[in-house]
Amino acid sequence: MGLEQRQIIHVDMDAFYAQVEMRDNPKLRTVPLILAKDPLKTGGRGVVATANYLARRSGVHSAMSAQEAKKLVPNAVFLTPNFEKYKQVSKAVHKIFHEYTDMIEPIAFDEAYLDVTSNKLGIHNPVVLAHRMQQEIWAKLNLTCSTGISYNKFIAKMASEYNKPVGVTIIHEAYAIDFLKSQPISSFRGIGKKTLPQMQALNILNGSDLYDKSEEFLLQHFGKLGYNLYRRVRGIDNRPVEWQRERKSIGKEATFIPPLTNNGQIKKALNKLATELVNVLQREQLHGQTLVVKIRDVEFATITKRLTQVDFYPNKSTELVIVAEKILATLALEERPIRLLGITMTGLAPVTFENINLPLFE
Ligand code: DCP
Ligand code: MG
Repeated sequence: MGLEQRQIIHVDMDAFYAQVEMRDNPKLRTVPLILAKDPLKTGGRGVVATANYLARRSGVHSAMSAQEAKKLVPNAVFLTPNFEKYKQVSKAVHKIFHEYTDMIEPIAFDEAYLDVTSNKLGIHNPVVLAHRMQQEIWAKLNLTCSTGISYNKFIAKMASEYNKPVGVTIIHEAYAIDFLKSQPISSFRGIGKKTLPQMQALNILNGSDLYDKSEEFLLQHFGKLGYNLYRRVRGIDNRPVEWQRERKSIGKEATFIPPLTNNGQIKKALNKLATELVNVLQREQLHGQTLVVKIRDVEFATITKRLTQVDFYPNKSTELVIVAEKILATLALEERPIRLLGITMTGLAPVTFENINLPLFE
């Protein structure tokens, strides 16, 4: 690295939704708390958004079915997430971030990258900065977070997870590769439910195993992900903190009179909406990581659901229709005719050379 080595802090709130609810209701602090609709009231549907540490100790985790969680912890308190509240908290946290730097890339409500290479306080030691930020968030909002500090985003993110809760972890460049090698493969961002078993089947259990694989091998087995991981495990990640990324979204919706009554009609409608959406995205030279589907039935029951992926969605209507159908399939819809359909792309970024999907692997 050159003289101007970047200093990036990744901030991640601890057990976010659960912590906010425990903050606001002391009774919840001493019980296992699960953020999900009570499976008794949904007939067993629903997934866990998060859980407090007490519930996690029994094996409860994000994305598991609420029913399964209830089996693990029968006496847990179930609470329906209050997104509006978390959004407000997120705003307050960001207000604090802005005292340090404006170079902030939000990843989710509770997670952001900050480029503090040159910051508003003129503090050169990023550990001092991160610690100060954590203390301020605690003092003003009564919430804890963990921070990871490094010269690139990938390692900063891994570092924030390394010592949770209330951790500050700095990984200097000289130790980066040792650190990466020592980490379990599941902690590499981009390796999820689908890829983890594939990695394990190839005996890649940690960073060290990953490091030992050739670029060709990783490309062959994992395509673009493999291409990236080959570099990440070598401490290479030049992606900038995209702080100027516009957070707006682009969406298309339509009302149907008479309402839609079968899958064929729905598919046709989605096709039209996706084509319109792609036209605008292409005109604006944008692509997005989150697709939102909105559906309203004749009783005016409205559901929106989003699906975020690590890579940008291709600006191709056929692809987006497949994703939209996938989202629809996960919704527990009443069997009523559909009055309105909408699809929206958010998490937008300009289409640039760096973030375009490599055509080689499509
Ligand atoms: N979330 C969700 N569904 C998931 C994962 C997360 O709804 N599958 C929500 C609930 C979390 C919040 O997003 O509180 C932040 O996600 P994190 O992965 O950062 O998890 P937590 O903040 O809850 O826990 P941790 O302390 O591990 O960061
Ligand atoms: Mg978190």
